[in-house]
This record gives sequence, structure tokens and C-alpha cells, in this order.
Amino acid sequence: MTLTDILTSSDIAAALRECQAPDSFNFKKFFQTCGLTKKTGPQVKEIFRILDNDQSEFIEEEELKFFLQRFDPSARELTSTETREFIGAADHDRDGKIGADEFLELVHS
Ligand SMILES: [Ca+2]
Repeated sequence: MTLTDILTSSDIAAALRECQAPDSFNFKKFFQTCGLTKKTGPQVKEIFRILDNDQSEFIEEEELKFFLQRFDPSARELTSTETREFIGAADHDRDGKIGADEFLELVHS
């Protein structure tokens, strides 16, 4: 399973174009443009499993840094401001990382 089994590469490219400049990443806009917000719960969780590169069942701040590169290896790293905002918006139980349910809630919020 890869991201393009669920999302189209043209939508992914469009989403990445919108956040090329450092600190311009907006997760809501990104989820919308790449088509993720229109996907079902099981599909979003499948995406989560791909983004959870080390299969720890959580996306940690260290992993989140490379979030855009999971979509395209040539994309930039997220800045620490961007990763902090991303985690802050998703992390309801305040354990400092994003679980699958938290990710789904963020995507569909
Ligand atoms: Ca992980």
C-alpha cells in the first residue's frame, strides 16, 4: 500500500506546491488539497499507517518533521514551529505524539 493507492499524485503535487515556503504549511489546507478530507475513516487510517514510518502506531514529532517527504522525497522538512502546531492541534491526550484516532479526528475536523 502506498499513498497514491488512495490519493492521486496530481492532488499530492498541488498540496505540496501550496506549502513550499518554510512556515507556510497549514495542515487543514494540505489535507483538503491532497484529497484526504474526502476519504473514509479506514482510508485515512491506512494513510496514517504509511506516515507512521517506524510502525510505532504513533506519529512522533521527529517523524512529523519528514511528513511532506512521505508524500514526495524531494519535499522540504517541516520547521519546528510547524511540527509543534501540527501536534498541538491533534494531540488531545497530550502525550506529545499523534495516534491514529487523533489523526482521523484532525483530518475530518
Ligand atoms: Ca511512529
